[in-house]
Amino acid sequence: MKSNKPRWMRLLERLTLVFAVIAVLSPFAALLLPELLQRLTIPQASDIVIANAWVRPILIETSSDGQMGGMEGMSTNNGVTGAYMVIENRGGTADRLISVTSEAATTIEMHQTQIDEAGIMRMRPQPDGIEIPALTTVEVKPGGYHLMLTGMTQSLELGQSINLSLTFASGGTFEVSAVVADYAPEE
Ligand SMILES: [Cu+2]
Repeated sequence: MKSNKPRWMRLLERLTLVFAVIAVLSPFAALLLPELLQRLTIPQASDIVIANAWVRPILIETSSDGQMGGMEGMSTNNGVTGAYMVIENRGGTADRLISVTSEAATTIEMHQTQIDEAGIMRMRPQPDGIEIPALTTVEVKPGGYHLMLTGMTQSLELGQSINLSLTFASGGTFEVSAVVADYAPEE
């Protein structure tokens, strides 16, 4: 079918159609693009999922001279206790737990228990933190990676819970409640 319209008019009609399509699609682009760009650049904090946090009980007493010390005859482990949890990285990029703090302890270090050549169990500090590879679940548990709490500011009794603040290399920070228990809580 041959059109009688001049060439410039047909061109104008086509341009109008193109702009109409762009106008219809642009709200969707505005909605989807930021989300898309975010996913492409930095790993999202939501890629990390932390579950089953627990900490071993510890008894601390303040003696008459104000010094913190272990309670006589109780299991105090020299004022040191361990915290454990399961950390899952659902993202496609490796992340790293780089720091843990709590109001319950002055210092929290990341350690790994390993058996050396002589068959002796040793705890090795992990100054670079704990790597959480992409699409992997890392168990922070007795006999493996663990969080070592020292300089306790309070006793931890069974059934209580404390807050742990975990910072990851990706920038994500998580507040986790760890229950005081002798064993890992049931999932
Ligand atoms: Cu340790």
